Amino acid sequence: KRSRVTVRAHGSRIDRWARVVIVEIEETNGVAVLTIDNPPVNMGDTAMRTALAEALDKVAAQSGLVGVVLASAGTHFYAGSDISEFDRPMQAPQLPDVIARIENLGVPVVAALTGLALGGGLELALGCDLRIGDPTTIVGFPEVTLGILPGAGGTVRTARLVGVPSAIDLVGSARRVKADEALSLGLLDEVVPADVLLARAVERAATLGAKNRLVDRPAPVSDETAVEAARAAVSKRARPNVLAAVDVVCTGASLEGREALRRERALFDELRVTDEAANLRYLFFAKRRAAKAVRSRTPAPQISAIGVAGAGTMGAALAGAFAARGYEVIVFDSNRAALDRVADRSGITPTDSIADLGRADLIVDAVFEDMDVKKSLLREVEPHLDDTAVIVSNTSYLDLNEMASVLTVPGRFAGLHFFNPPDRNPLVEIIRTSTTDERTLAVLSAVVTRLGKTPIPAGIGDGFVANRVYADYRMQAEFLVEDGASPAEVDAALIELGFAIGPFAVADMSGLDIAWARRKRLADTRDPRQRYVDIADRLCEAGRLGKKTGAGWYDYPDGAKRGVVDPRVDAITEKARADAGVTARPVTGDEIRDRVLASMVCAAAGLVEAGVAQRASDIDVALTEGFAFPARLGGPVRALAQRDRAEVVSALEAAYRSCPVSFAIAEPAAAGEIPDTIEKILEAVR
Ligand code: 3H9
Repeated sequence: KRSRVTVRAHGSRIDRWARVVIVEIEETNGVAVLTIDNPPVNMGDTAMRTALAEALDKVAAQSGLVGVVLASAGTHFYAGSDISEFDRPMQAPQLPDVIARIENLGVPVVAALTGLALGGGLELALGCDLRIGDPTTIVGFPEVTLGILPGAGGTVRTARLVGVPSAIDLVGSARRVKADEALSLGLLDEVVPADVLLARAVERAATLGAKNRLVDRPAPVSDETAVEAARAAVSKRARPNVLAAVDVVCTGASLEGREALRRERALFDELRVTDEAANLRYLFFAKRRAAKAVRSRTPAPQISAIGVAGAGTMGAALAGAFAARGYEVIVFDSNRAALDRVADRSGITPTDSIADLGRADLIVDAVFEDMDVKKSLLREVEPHLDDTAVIVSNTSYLDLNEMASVLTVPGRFAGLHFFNPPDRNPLVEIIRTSTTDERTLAVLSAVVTRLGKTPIPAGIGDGFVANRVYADYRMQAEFLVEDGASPAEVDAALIELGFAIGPFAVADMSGLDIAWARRKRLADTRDPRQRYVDIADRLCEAGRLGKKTGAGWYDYPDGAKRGVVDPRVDAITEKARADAGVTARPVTGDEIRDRVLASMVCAAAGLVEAGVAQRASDIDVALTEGFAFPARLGGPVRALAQRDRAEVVSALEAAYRSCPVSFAIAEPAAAGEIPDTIEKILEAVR
């Protein structure tokens, strides 16, 4: 017997896409199979919950059933609740009500899990009486990364099924667990080949006989040391919602099941409406919008071999990142000694013959950051390449249009800008030149997806998007020091904003010499009206090049990990202020945060205005992913957009006054107005 429940909910994402959610019910030999079909990822929105609840009600009214199977059409069982619904009051039926229907059915329910069962998807499965997966099954609770915690019994049922220590780890770490591990933990009861998953689930549903409600079980007694170890492992530098989630796991385990569910839900409802959770949801969708913007309609050709030109620190790290994702990597450098960096790595072939790059489908230029060096590489490599090969440059600042001009086929060329360290930093800018063709973009988007990176589209402009905004952040930090703040005060104020480390400690870690060399190179072209703080130059001249020389903005006595304040830096700073005619004044933490934030937003507005950035939310993605701007604030633009009008005006005015030439875009703030270009981007991210 077959029937189906079809639901179309007004105002939902589904409705916007003119799609319906279907739960197909097929009954064979007393087992009803409910198949959820809500493409693309079987997301749990109101329409899906309604369809599922109706299907369960239908099944409950049916006589002669011995069991039920909950299965899914498509790749994933259920990728979690629709995050966009969390911004509004939650609509009935809510997930706990659907799960209660499963638990209250008179017959056992078996979950047949394929692909992802995340968040609410795993909670739904835990409401069933048995869980069978296939080798593609992946389970996990991503909720804490969204500023919330599982809200449909995830903490309660997991602790009862696998014990408190494992539940703390799963809920607190948000890690995704593959089928094998899920089986050994006990989250899955069986893992079977995908082609027999449904048949096996039906067989078990037909013979199970009894219900196995996790919520009614006591949690297994756990070893206190293991609980404390699990707690310590996820609590380090954890956000308050993670700590709260861990507490809920622990207390819920000793409460009566229904009471534990009530407590969990109450906290979920509280966390869901916090600014932090809203900002993390904003970033979730911002990342997907950015990824969509770089996706090409042209199908991506297969890329198997990647050639990296240049075996410097960046080239070697990039080669490692490509090899780790299964690409065959050829690294070219004319300097044989440099090739030693990659010599022993598996999947990487070093060569000092440029002709060997001819085997690659994609060439990544990571040679020295100099226009002539890059142009000669492009000229030399192109004749060796197949017509279909794509070339990208990882330049941070150079003009990609000028580079493209030396190629015979400029359409095959674009910018692909990685951030340090490229094996761990998720951000990548995909930069289109005036000649880049669609096929090239399709290749880049596919490669970036395979690398698991977060792409943003960028246009050509000095420093593209992320470095450009970061440069103004850094510049403002130095203005603040010249005005009277100490580097330690600036770092502390920004740590209070949510950065893990302040800009001066970061500068010491990366070394002050590269930026110094760049400043010297650009000295002749600098706008003389531009405020120029020369404290960093003075530090470099004194041999203080950062941590590697034992001293920079801070001192690092005897190889100390963290810098200590050094009176010699105060003396250098005071001399620099005197020479610049600046009288030091006290600067508050609020002023530091306001000016830094407003400077970044001024840069962002300029980039959107110039078309170098496509949208303000891309800049928030860039800064949170690439430069560890606190994600809980949603990014610099979103953070300022959430302040009230008077605060925005005063922050912009302070940035403007710090250097009218650099922040001219904010000039209207001096007369109490928010400039239109800035108002536009603030509005776009609210
Ligand atoms: C939860 O479950 C809380 C419970 O405890 C609550 C109980 C009460 N919501 O990423 P993609 C959209 S919290 C809304 O491009 P992929 C996505 O925006 C949730 N939309 O594909 C995109 O739409 P569009 C726990 C979602 O293959 C389309 O689907 N779950 C959601 O690269 C395709 O997505 C999670 O945190 C969602 N949950 O990656 C999982 N998921 O085409 C979040 C997807 O209009 N999701 N969309 O741009 C993911 O991690 C990835 O989307 C996934 C697929 C890995 C599933």
